[in-house]
Amino acid sequence: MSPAQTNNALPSEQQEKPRIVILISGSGSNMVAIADAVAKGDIDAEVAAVISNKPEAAGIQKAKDRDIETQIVNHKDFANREDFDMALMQQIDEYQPDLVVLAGFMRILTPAFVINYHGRMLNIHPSLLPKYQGLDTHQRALDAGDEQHGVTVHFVTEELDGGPNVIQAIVPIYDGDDATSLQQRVHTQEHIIYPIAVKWFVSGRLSMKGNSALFDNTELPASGLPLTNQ
Ligand code: NHR
Ligand code: GAR
Repeated sequence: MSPAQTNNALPSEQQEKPRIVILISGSGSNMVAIADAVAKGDIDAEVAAVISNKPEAAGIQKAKDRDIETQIVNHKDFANREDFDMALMQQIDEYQPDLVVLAGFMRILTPAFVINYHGRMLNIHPSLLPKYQGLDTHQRALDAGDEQHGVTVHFVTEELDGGPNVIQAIVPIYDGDDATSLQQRVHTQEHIIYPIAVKWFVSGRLSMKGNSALFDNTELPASGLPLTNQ
């Protein structure tokens, strides 16, 4: 009998679920969307921990309310990015995650950190990447007079917001929109596409190869899978 078979659990119960660690800096609404999809059984995985670089992040309480372990690694406690990233990495690795999810995590990560999670770290970015990498994306789309905006889930690589796209949701920009109204429209889509991408990853259908995302072993288009929505 193998060590895994020494208890009375059914074979299906002996399998450890894929473990997810979610990094946040703010309100954590994307974290909640993923945690709730896990709780409902839509995603067959375990949220092992939610970690924030900001002690005051509202998402920390939302995780506690859902009985998810939380940790704070405050970037202000460290002299430089490298030291912060090392401490964050150690904290994450205590949970032995299969997937690391950046959900409104607002610190740029060093190459040493990114390499450690190569092919198993996702980010959600509020623009139709490769457009508008970096910050302040909603205002930049408005200022450019764009007719469409949106949000992208992508694998994280050393290039900021430059890793391969997985899935994109497109929203219209209306006359009279401001950054707040546009952000709200985008946010609604974020909470739809991020759980989908996480589900694909933990079920083994999504992977990264070179600078491409593969879905069922087929290269996804450079934009990621498009989801056109209101
Ligand atoms: N790190 C790497 N290496 N690659 C990516 O693709 C990353 C990343 C770290 C974070 C999220 C990202 C986004 O989706 C992300 C993707 C923060 C900044 C930033 O400038 C930029 C991009 C993203 C997140 N942060 C400031 C900094 O100095 C701090 C801003 C703040 O604290 O409010 O790190 O947009
Ligand atoms: C989301 O809109 C996400 O796309 C964005 O921050 C918000 C976090 O919201 N991410 C970035 O801007 C990364 N630079 P949440 O904390 O409620 O999930």
